[in-house]
Amino acid sequence: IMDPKKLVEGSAKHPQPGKVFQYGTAGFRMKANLLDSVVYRVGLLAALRSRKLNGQTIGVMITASHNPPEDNGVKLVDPMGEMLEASWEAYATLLANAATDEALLELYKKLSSDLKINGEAPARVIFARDTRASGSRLVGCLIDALEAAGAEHTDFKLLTTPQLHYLVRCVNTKGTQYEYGDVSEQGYYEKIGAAFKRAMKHRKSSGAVTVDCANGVGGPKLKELLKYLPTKAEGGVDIKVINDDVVKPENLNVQCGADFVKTNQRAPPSSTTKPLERCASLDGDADRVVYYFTSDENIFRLLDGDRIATLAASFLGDLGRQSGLAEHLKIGVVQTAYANGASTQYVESNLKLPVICTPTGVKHLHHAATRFDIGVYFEANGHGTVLFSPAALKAIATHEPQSPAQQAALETLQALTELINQTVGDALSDLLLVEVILAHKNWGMREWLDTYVDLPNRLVRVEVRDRNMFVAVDAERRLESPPGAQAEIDKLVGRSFARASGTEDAVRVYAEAATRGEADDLAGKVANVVR
Ligand code: 16G
Ligand code: ZN
Repeated sequence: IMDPKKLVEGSAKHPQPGKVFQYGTAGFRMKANLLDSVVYRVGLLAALRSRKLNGQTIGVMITASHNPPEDNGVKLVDPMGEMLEASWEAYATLLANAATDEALLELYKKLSSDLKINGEAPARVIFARDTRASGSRLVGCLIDALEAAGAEHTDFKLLTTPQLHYLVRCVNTKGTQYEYGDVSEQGYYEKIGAAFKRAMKHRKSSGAVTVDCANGVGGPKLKELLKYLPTKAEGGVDIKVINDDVVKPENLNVQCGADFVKTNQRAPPSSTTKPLERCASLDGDADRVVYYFTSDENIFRLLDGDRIATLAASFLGDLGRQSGLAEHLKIGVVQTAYANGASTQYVESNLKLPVICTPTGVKHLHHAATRFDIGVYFEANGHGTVLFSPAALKAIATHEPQSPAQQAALETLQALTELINQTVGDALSDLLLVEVILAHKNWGMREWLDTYVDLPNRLVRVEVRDRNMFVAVDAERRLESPPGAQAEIDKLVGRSFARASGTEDAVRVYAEAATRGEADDLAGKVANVVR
C-alpha cells in the first residue's frame, strides 16, 4: 500500500520545477534536468495503473529515443507490451503538473478513488533505461516513487525500448496459453535467435550488413544478440556493428543513427562502406531502423519504413500463397500520410493489398493493424512491426501442409511469428526480418529499391504563432482549421498536407509531386499558406 508520508517526502526530494508538462505521443520528453519530478510522478502512476489492473505488471522506460544526449524522457508500457492506454495519458499529465507535494498526495488519492482502485491490490512495475548519462539519476527518482507507492519493482538496467516491451508481455503472460517468452534479456535473444535460424533454414548465406547503432543502447544489445545468431560460415548474415560507443554518452545520436540518416538523407559521416554495400541505422533506443546504400553512380539511396513495410507485405503475401493459407490470412498495410504515395500505390496495385492511413504516432498505427489477420505497420521514419491476430497464429500453427513446398513456406511463416516483436516496432527484430526476406528473395539493395520509384517529396518545418490553431482531420491529410487554409492547399498541384507537430512547437508541411522542383515548389507554397 501507499505510504502518504513517504510519498510527500519523496516528492519534496524531486520538486516540481514550476513548469507545465504534457504526456505526448511518446510520453514525457525534455531536457533531462527538468525531468526528476516528472519521473517520480510517472512512477506513482505506474503503481496506480498496476493496482487498477489487479497487479498486472506495468513497464516504465526511461529514454529520449533519437533526441539529443542531454534530453531524456519517460513512458509507460501496458501489460501486453502496448503503449499506455490513451485515457491514462491525461492522468499522467495531471500528476506531473501538481504544484506542491501535498497537492500531489491529494491528487494521488483522488485518482485512486475516482478510478475505483483497490489500494490493497498488489502493484508491480519493471523498468529499464537507455544509455543516457541522466538515466541512473532518473531511475533513482522512479524507485523513490515505487517505494512510496508500495509497488514491487525490478530494475532491468540498460535495455532497448522494445526489449522492455517484450519483457512486460512475458511477465504478464507467464504460465498462460499465451506465454510470450522467458522473462529475461537472455530469453529475448534466445527467442529471436532461434526464430532467425528457423527462418533461414531453407536459405544459405545472404551477404552482409553494416549497422550504425547511433552510439546508443542498440549497439551492445545487437552485439549480444549476435552471439545467438548463426555465423556467416553457418549460413547466417555477416552483421558488422558500427557507432556502438556507449562509453561517451555525449555521442548518442550525434552525426549518426536512423533519425540523422532519414532527416539529412545521407549516411553518417563516419561510414566507410562502398557503393552497393548494405547499411542500416538504428535510433537511440533501437525501436527504429532504416536501410540505405550508395548506388554505382554514388547517389545516396534510402530504404525507409515504407520500403520495409512493402518488402514485408510482399513476402508475407508470398508465404501465405505458398503455404496454402492465403484465404485465412488477410494481409493489410497501415501507413501515415507521410508514406510516399508510390509505396501506397505499390501495395494497392501490385500487391493488391488494402492500405489504412492513420494519424502519426505508433499507437494509432498499431491499433489499426490489429484489424487484419496480418497487419504490417510502419511509419516512414522506420518505426513499425507486423502483427498476427490470434486466428492467424492458430492457422499458421495448425495448418497441415499438402506438399514439401507448402511445408517450407509454412515453416518460414511460423518462424516469422516468433522473430517479429508483436509488442512494438523493434529495430533488432526488424533488421533480422529484412535480412531473412532479402535472403529468401535473393535480393541485394538494388533489387529491393527497384520494386517501385519513390515520388519526389519535401518536408519542411514551419514556425507559427500558435500551432494549436492547426486542426487536422482525415488521418491528418486535411486541415479543418484555420478556416480557408485547406481550400488554398486544394488549389495547388500535387499531394501536400500540413499538421501541427506533436513533439515540437511547429507545423510540418509534407509535399509530394511528379518532379523534385514541383515538390519543393508545392512545399513552399503550402508553407506560405500556413505561415
Ligand atoms: C513520436 C512518435 C513517432 C512519430 C513522431 C512524430 C511514438 C512512440 N513516437 O516520436 O511515432 O513519428 O512522434 O513527431 O509514437 P511529430 O509529431 O513531431 O511530427
Ligand atoms: Zn526510438
